[in-house]
Amino acid sequence: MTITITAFERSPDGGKGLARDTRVRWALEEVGLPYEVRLESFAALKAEAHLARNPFGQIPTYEEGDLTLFESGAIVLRIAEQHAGLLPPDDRARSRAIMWMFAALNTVEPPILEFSMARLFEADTPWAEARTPMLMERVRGRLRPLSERLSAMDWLDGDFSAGDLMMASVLLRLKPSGFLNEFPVLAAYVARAEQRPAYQRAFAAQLKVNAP
Ligand code: GTB
Repeated sequence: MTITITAFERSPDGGKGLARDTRVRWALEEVGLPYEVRLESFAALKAEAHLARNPFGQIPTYEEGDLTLFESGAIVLRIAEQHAGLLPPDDRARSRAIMWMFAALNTVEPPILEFSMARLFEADTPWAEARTPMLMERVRGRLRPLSERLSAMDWLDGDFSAGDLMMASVLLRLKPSGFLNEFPVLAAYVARAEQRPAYQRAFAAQLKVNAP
């Protein structure tokens, strides 16, 4: 069955792979599934056809036959549950991998998002100087325990899983700021993830669109 995802016609990051279609492409590559991409302009995201796929008018979306999904977490989980390679066979280990996906999206991504949004859109505001240290400390509050967890292992819980895919995707957002270098264990974790052939294929595919 053909799988179609949506991505930006032109990502604002110019091909750094930070838009959330990259994590979906990565999951598809990890399990070896071919996919097609429907490229959307910002205007098209708010038009009826796309709103039928995602009422919030965002990418990525995922279509597989008559199933349409939005939310990168739900999409990666669908791919991981339907195909071998991203979730361990053991029932408890599987639940832990899913727990790490949620931790990435609900606990680690929000302060990172707030920090990167402030960096992008608030740098010239009168409050930027006062607010930035607080935002950085909130990010550190998540990175410290994560770094401790990963200090003695390559991946979060045994073999690479959808939990690592999501956590590394979230941490990658910090790369342009250099923030990750404060945490060498996490910088090494992200580098390990980036070296995976599936990530490299996903990254190259989005780059081809955004920096042809
Ligand atoms: N919770 C949703 C998910 O996980 O799928 C969030 C989806 C989302 O934020 N989509 C963004 C979008 O469609 C693109 S990824 N935005 C358009 C809109 O809302 O109108 C966020 C993103 C965009 C650009 C960069 N960048 O250039 O660095 C990084 C991340």
